[in-house]
Amino acid sequence: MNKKGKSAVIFGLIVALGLVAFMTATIAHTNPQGKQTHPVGIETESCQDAYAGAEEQLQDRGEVNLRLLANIEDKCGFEFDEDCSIEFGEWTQWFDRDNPSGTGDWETLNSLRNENPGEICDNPTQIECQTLDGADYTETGQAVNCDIDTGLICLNSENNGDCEDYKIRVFCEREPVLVCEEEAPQCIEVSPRDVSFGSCTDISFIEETNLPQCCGFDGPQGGISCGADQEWVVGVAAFPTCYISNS
Ligand SMILES: [Ca+2]
Ligand SMILES: [Ca+2]
Repeated sequence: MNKKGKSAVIFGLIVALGLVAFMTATIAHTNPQGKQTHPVGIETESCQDAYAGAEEQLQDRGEVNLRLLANIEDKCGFEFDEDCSIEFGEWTQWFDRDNPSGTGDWETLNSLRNENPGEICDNPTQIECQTLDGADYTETGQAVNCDIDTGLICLNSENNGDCEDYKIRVFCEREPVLVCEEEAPQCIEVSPRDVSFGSCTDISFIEETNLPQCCGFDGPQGGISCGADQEWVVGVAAFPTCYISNS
């Protein structure tokens, strides 16, 4: 090989090495720890993913970016609320229709659907199979079929004639809904006399004295009018608390 040829080979090698280094750097940049990241912004595909992304952002940065908030409204049809959680389905009850006395334990979805009309959706997305005392089927050491299409089958012939008694449940997805737990109103009781003395303006005083006026979500209760300029505030720990301003 002449000098020119050698140079060409060396040049080719340098270019190849450079490419490899560049690609490695690019991959590392996209996914530094091999961690799965939630897509942020308008690229997010489902309501569920968008909501999970927002919860992650809130935890990491203390706020959620506007594009993601808009995306949640668009995909979910409701707004993000850090005090609520998103539910996109539910587990059925546990089913145990069979005992392993015959050929084995047959907890098939077909039989369960026939015997419990309307209780098991057509396309469940997850299944759990356990023994009656709550051990996962994988912990029993038995040869058990547990899958989302069939349900569970344990054949005695495959398990020394001695299948355990199993139960199963499946997860059925539905349209995502926002579930917010409403705190029960904390009742703070104040007498008319205390109201006229202005105790309603001082929440800590009301809490300490526990006087006979009850403030609920619907307004003051117990026959006391708080007056025209009453105000409702959501107090500490999201308990609705009634007080009168400027009284
Ligand atoms: Ca049984
Ligand atoms: Ca069973």
